[in-house]
Amino acid sequence: MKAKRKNVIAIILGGGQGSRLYPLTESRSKPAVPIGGKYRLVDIPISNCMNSDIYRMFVLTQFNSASLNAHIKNTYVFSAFSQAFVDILAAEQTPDNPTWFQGTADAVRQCMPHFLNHDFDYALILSGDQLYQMDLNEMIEEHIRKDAEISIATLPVNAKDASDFGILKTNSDSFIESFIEKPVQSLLTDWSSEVSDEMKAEGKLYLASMGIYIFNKDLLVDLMNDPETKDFGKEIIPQSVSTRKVLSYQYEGYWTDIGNIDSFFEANIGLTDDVPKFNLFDNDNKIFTRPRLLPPSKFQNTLIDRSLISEGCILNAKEITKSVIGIRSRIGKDTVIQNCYVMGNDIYQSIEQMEKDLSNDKILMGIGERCFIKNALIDKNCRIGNDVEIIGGDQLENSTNELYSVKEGIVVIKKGVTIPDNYVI
Ligand code: ADQ
Ligand code: ADP
Repeated sequence: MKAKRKNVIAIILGGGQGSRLYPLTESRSKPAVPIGGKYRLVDIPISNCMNSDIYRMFVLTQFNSASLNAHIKNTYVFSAFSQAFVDILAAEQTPDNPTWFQGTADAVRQCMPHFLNHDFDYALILSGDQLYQMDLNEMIEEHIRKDAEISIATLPVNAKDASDFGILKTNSDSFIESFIEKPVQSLLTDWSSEVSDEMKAEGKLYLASMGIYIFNKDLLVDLMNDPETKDFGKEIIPQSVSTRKVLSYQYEGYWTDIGNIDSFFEANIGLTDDVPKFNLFDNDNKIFTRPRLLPPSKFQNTLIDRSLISEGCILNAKEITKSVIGIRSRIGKDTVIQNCYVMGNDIYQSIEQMEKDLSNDKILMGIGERCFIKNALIDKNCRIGNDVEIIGGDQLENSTNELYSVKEGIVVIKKGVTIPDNYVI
């Protein structure tokens, strides 16, 4: 085993108000949003750190939900003899209060006293809403080898995507000479870079910031002294490229932003691909999560095609195609599920509870019988009745009500709601 890296702390930006992931963030903070049937968003950056021998991590979040706390506390338990930890640092006030994090740099600034309680030479700043597997150690090695003051992980993107990112240009030694945050399309012509032939063939001519940064400690302390700078992408990085040695660490593997419902849904359904771009089946790069000791999943008369089925499910459905089924899911007979992410349940109902619910005409936890559900994301602990039809797609306009939201054609059933028998969306 490699020696543990002692001079780096990781700061995971757990999310602003999480409005782009609404309604999944209605009752939980963004890092706690369940992904891939059994994980939570925060497991991705934490696993990347642990697979890179970085074991001191802070998760910065706007509010501290019970589920985030429980998840971190029950999952990342390290030996009392190690220095490893995952600490959650939450903004302590409300959106109306000025101490609510005003941006990514402001979040880091407000938490600086906590970081300075620890010994470190480099701060690795990561986003909490990205799906990728990257050896962060290599990036740190490169940062040290090139004697950089700041390093930014970068990735070639095409013109269509370039406006969503910070775009940069480097000199021949990979140091960044100019940076523009989210340029409008008309400005792009001046911003193309020399990229590999493979990237060129895909039209990926623009070098984008992945929002993954390494800062030398003294510089970070210095930069954080200016309370006027609130954001890394909008202020700190563009201001630093002309005055500091800012290195571009180019990466060409799979990386995707999962900060909105559309991309979050795509990333989850993408896990069911023949060879998924994000590999959960990797001996060396494990994705860590809470070990729950659930029973194996049980099926009856179910045709399952291209799907991920998590532990502890009771599935009597007729068909499950291209879907991710989360822990403790229960799906009734003759139900068809296509292109869905069903997050599952926090608990099982006992036989007595089910009998009681049925005698009170209450719908049981899980998905009922003879339903047809397509292009939907079903949050945890929902009670979906019998003969329900939910068909997401372009025919639906963006909207939101008490039971569900529609975003870019994807129907998102809110956590814990009851959808009555025969309901049609
Ligand atoms: P964005 O992702 O648009 O661009 P931002 O919204 O600032 O930038 O989010 C960066 C990360 O910080 C996300 O994980 C987000 O959830 C989190 N975050 C945002 N506000 C926060 C707050 N107040 N407190 C805690 N966490 C917060 C950035 C860069 C671009 C780069 C893209 C790559 O600015 O230059 O191209 O990331 O995705
Ligand atoms: P999430 O953010 O995923 O919706 P929650 O905070 O609501 O998470 O719940 C996660 C934890 O709470 C789980 O550990 C689960 O066991 C527990 N939990 C949730 N609902 C119940 C319940 N009705 N009874 C017992 N435990 C529950």
